[in-house]
Amino acid sequence: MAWQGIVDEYRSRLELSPGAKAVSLLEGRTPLVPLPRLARSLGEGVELYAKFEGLNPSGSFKDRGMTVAVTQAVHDGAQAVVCASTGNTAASAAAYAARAGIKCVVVVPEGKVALGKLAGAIAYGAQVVQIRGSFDDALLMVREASQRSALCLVNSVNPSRIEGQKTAAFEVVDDLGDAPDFLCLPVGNAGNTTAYWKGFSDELQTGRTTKRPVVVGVQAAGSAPMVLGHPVTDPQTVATAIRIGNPARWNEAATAFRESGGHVRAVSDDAILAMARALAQEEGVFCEPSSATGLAGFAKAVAEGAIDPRGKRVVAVVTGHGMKDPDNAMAGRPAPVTIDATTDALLREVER
Ligand code: AN7
Repeated sequence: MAWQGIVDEYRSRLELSPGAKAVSLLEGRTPLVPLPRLARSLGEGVELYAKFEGLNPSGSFKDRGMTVAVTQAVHDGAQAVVCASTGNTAASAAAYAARAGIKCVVVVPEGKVALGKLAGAIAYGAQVVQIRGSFDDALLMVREASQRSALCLVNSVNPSRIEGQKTAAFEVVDDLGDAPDFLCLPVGNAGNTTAYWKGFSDELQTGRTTKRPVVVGVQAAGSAPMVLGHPVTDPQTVATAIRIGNPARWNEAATAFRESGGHVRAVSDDAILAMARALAQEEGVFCEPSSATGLAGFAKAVAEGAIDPRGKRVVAVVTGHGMKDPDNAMAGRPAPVTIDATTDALLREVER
């Protein structure tokens, strides 16, 4: 049977009101792409995979959670949803609200959202509100707004988001036949870490796996509250998706790192950009900077001797597509040349 999307494929394993009619764009079932070249650079016998979540309908993993959140919201009678966002949540909420035929309001930090995400939110018809402030300010605003109005909050503080996002762990287990030894992923608001841990914990409980992975969470050095152990009031990083100073799911993610025997670490913007480039140029996987952060941090941990991945299976969650952030993809790269429209000119250029 054709793929039904997250809600109908996994309904029996999700907390969702019985009978809620799925609002879906047939998200999920993303590929677990082997990364053989990068695996070799990590050590002998490493099996490395990217869970390429950029291939979801709006271009990020947020769609897994949003299909469940909007399905539940519509079932509960909501006529409008609201979220704060660094960009991907906004685009995803806008897409699913459009699908449901309800209103969507997104609140974003002015000037700090990648072009393709803003374009998505606008294209899907959301009301886009920019603030003179950070994501963390926006989240406080929409939490309060949802209490003072009929707007339904669809940030990952909404439990339906975690339910949907945990299904990525189910798919990893489907593909590998067990949980991997290591999972590395970027950490912003820490919802996705919470969701993967829930998913792998569910799998262990149902007996589909023999273990849970060691979870390595990675933040950008200029935006690393969980590494520092306190909120950051003015987070800064090229990885704008994870430019978050006070993660809403801090405690749950901290539990995941602790219980799994993993940890949370920081990595520089330069290392993030270098890994994004390596993924694109050595493996053909084009992701936004935030999405390369998990693997960048994991590689750093290996280089420092903090992790020995030899002979192990490693899954890196690649959270969003590179086409969302064309400015960062092209920054610091030579501009394409322009030549006369002749074959001679072309061959001269190729040999240059
Ligand atoms: C590509 O869109 O928070 O730790 O408002 O877009 O679950 O927050 C995005 C987060 C990683 C971090 N990678 O995930 C938003 C937002 C990408 C992201 C994260 C985000 P969480």
